[in-house]
Amino acid sequence: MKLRRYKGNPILRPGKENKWESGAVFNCAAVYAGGLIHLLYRAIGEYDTYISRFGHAVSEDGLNFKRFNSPVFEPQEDYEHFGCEDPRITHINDRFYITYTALSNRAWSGSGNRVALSSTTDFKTYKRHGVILPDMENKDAVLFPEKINGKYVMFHRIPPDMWIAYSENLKDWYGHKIVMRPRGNSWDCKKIGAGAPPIKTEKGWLEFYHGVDEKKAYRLGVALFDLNDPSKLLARQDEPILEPEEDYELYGDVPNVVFTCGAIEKDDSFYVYYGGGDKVICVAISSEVEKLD
Ligand code: BMA
Repeated sequence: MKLRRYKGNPILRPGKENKWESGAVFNCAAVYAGGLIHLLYRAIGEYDTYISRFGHAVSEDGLNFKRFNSPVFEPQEDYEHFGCEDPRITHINDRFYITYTALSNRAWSGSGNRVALSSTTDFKTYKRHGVILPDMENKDAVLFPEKINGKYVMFHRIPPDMWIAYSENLKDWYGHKIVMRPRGNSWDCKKIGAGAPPIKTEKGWLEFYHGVDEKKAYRLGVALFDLNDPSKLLARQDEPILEPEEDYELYGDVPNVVFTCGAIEKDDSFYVYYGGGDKVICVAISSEVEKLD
């Protein structure tokens, strides 16, 4: 699989008219529900604090998005004092669950990231469920969209590997186990992390993930996990599906970055939303679709 960039990229740039998103908008969650594609995106206003919050944007075609003037989710609790980052949305039983990276007071100490959970039904009001994983450095958590063998399932990332965990109530997680590791001498040799929440396909759970190399370049890859036992890796593509090539990926606030937190299935294609250079929001698509030209 190779992704093809939408020619209208970036689809969202920093919103100069709104201070809270005037610095950067990137790394967005995506969900397709009720005929609309919703993005929850990470937004930076002032660079002196570099605190992230989430904005909301909606679209009917997945390419042209309408955004709103106010952020919908901002740091409020101690555990997210320095920011709410990299949201991922999973739609379960009429509720949208959002896993995100909560940056505590220990931010930038090397162990300040925790995985937190919130949920919403309307993208306007949010319920906080708190920090949901053990008190150690962790991020890149994605919830599966359905229970498997009676349990909720999640991938998460204790550096440098991707892990799986199970839960009965979405709050207490157990059975932590490594499911995928970085590969030596490869574009994903340094660390890896889940990107979009897994998508169910006939062949298995499709996982779009990111990999980091020795030079800190971020690329996107794809892997397939067993439908009944998602701890079992079935296949992993050798080549990345997307790597920094365009100016908006090579140069940004952080150079050489494509980073996904969400993908949707539409018209027999996968639309993978990603941040370019930690600065703008883009989309790349899994198949040749003429109308995108
Ligand atoms: C990761 C995350 C992402 C970011 C990436 C590249 O560790 O913090 O939010 O896009 O680094 O800077």
